[in-house]
Amino acid sequence: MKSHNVIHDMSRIIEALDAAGRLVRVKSEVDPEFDLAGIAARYEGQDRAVLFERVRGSDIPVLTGLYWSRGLLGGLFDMLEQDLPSYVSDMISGWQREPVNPVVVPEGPVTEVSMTGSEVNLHDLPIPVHALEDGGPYIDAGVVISRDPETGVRNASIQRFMVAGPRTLHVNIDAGRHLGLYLDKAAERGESLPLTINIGVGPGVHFAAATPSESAPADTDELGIASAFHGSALRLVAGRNSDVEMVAEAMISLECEIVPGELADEGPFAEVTGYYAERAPRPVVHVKAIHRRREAVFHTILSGQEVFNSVGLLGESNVLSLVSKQVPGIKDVAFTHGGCGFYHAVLQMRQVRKGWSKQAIMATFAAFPPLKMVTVVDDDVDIRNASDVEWAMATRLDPVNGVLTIPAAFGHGLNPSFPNYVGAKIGFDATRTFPHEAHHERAKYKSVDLADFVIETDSVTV
Ligand SMILES: Cc1cc2nc3c(=O)[nH]c(=O)nc-3n(C[C@H](O)[C@H](O)[C@H](O)COP(=O)(O)O)c2cc1C
Ligand SMILES: [Mn+2]
Repeated sequence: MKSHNVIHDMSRIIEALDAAGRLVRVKSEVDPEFDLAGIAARYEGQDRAVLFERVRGSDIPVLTGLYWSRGLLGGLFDMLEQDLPSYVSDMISGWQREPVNPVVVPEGPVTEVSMTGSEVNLHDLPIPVHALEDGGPYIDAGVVISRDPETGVRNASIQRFMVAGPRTLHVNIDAGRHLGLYLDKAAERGESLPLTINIGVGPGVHFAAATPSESAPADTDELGIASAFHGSALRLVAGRNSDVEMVAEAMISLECEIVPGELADEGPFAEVTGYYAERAPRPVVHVKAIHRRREAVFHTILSGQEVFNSVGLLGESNVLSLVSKQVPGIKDVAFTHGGCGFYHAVLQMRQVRKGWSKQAIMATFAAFPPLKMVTVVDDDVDIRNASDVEWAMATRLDPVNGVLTIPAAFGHGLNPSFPNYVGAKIGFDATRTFPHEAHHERAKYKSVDLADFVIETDSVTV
């Protein structure tokens, strides 16, 4: 798929997927409550996304699955899936060195149709109810743009929003998020906080929003990361209700406002952890306007493997670039699927000095706070193969000296082993002793080219 030039526009992404045979089209009318996610779940992890062409109660189709396979995502960027973390990391460092800030334009595809005031009705959008116990329909793939009430610096993030009425959403803002910081600042100033929710954006904007704060601190305009992926300045449309812009090429954009202190129950929601996030009082969001393309497509994410490749991929890229600066010999990193995509990092290194595998564990925890487990292996281990990693643990880990436990550390609130964001973390040093000893040398066979031999398999001569 040659698609570098399509990633800024979801309608072109859909065309490219279709042309490459990577799009499943659901033609029957589908109920957005449960059925849509139920069908999507059957395709989860495959190299194909799913387009629901007819969704009950709305004229807008729904796309899901854009992030649930590295193969699919790699294809979209025209590269091998194992090259994605270093590619993403290069894009982010490029932005850090030489940011290309977004440009603001008066109109864009997203402002083709606008509804304001009492015309605003979230029920006109095909917002799905995903899992059986979810508290309502959820917008879970919208990119939030907001501005620091003091400095005016823009922030991009992704938050889940539960539909609570035709013009009302309830939002989940995790501890430490810049949106929460801005909300606190707005509260101190006695102001409300304007924001836009941009739905149906490409991976450039999505990755910019998912870039962790360790790489994109609060005083930087992280939307510039999207410009790096696009190879040109991201286009934003000036806000109609506030000074917060919308993504010009988004499918749908909601102009909203949060009044500090106004809370209402949000949840439960089936999360990437495989557990439901609990219902609790969280900020209320008032929707002031809905803008959309005439031919819009709603984008949703199925909690699960889709998050591995957004939060997870961005976490991997972040760890790779930060830890490489501090620890010599870092080769690669993979966040495992069993670790929900962002709780367990497997690090591959070529040891150059004794003791640095332990430094690598500490640096990795510091680079990405949601991690609960870090495993370090040598560069003769395939970090994307769980059996190979287990082999290193079974044969090289010293359980007395090679296990590092850190009690009562800050972690991820959605992880049930981190109640109130606090829990224990563990690092496994599964590298060989250094300097290396002969009995740790991996046995190898000669590397041969099968084409040099006449070989018969199942009576077929190759
Ligand atoms: C699909 C998806 C859903 C997410 N949902 C939430 C959420 O509900 N609440 C939240 O605080 N973070 C959520 N995140 C994580 C943040 O968007 C992410 O950590 C981001 O980098 C935060 O931006 P910030 O550093 O500017 O605060 C989600 C990420 C993805 C990719
Ligand atoms: Mn930020």
